[in-house]
Amino acid sequence: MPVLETDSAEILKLKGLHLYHTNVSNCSMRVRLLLEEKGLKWTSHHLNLVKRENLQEWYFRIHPNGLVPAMVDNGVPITDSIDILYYLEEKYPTPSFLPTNMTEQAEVRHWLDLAGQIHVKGVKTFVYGVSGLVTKNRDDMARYAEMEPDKELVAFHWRSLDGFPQEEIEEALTILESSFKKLEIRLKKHNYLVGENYTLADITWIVQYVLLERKKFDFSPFPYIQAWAERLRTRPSYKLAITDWQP
Ligand SMILES: N[C@@H](CCC(=O)N[C@@H](CS)C(=O)NCC(=O)O)C(=O)O
Repeated sequence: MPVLETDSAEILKLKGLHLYHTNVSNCSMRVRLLLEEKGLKWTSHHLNLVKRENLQEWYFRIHPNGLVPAMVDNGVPITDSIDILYYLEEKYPTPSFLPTNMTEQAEVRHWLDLAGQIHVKGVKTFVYGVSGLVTKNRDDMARYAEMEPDKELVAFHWRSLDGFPQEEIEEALTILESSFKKLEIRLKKHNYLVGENYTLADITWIVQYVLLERKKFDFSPFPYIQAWAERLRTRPSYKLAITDWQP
């Protein structure tokens, strides 16, 4: 779990839960959803990715890759949305969004792992490649390449400026369609992704739906996913974590 040691006095002095996030980022939305579901108090630090507010030296001391979200809990930075969900679940277990049954816990892990696996090649490539999102500019690329230790991420952002090859966009579509087929099969017979309750699995996947629907991914072949999304929209946390943050 990426819980980082830090010697930065500014980070160490932060009290309580601080979330560094972006309004429309799916990874940020899932952490906001869990914070609201648990009724935790948190301090917001909003970063506008298009204005490249994440590419500041101070932020790389909190998230070594300059990505959102990152959380600081009483001076301890935690990165990666999925790891933050598990961290919050462990540290603040009531109310819990993990089943008590081991088999169902493994199912939750499966859905969370799948979301992590498809993030760059599926979701991110679709969002940048098909909808033409750009969060870097050419003049900044040299500075960004120096700051960013993940060279695949640097190469990804070069492709977002130069245009993604067609094969990569098609691969993204295939990855997304095959993942959503798995959700559709499950949701045909159940109201939630695991067991009969709302869990971290629903929290993790609803935000993929929210982002991709906005970016015009075609969900018409997935009526059960659409019905599930409609149900989840009625939860108070959805308004607080998603609707209220929309631009
Ligand atoms: N695996 C990471 C992925 C984080 C990520 O890619 N965040 C995006 C927003 S959803 C971001 O910060 N993009 C800016 C960039 O790539 O520079 C997580 O789940 O937190």
